Amino acid sequence: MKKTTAVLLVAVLAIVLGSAAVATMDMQKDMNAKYPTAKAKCASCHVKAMAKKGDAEVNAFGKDMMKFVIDPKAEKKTFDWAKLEPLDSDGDGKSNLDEFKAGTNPGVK
Ligand SMILES: [Ca+2]
Repeated sequence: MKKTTAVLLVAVLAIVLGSAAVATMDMQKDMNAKYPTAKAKCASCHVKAMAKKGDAEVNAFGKDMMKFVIDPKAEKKTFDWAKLEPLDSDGDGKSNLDEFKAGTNPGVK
């Protein structure tokens, strides 16, 4: 019985951790669909490239993205890109849109 409980717990953890990673991958896909030149990757929004659950600290651009979530209760997050584009999240003098076009990271100077 204990072994069954352990297996079940591992399965539940895998689903929970996996769904967080899938959510992030969906955001990345959406960003790349809208801005193909941005070449969005994990480090576009996160401090660590391969962020794990509980260690998914976001950079300045990731923080700005969270300010412009259209429906915070929606399972799949969408963002108000029109409000994100003119910002200079990382403070390097280039707008997020200019960084998307140039393929540079909008969250790191
Ligand atoms: Ca910038």
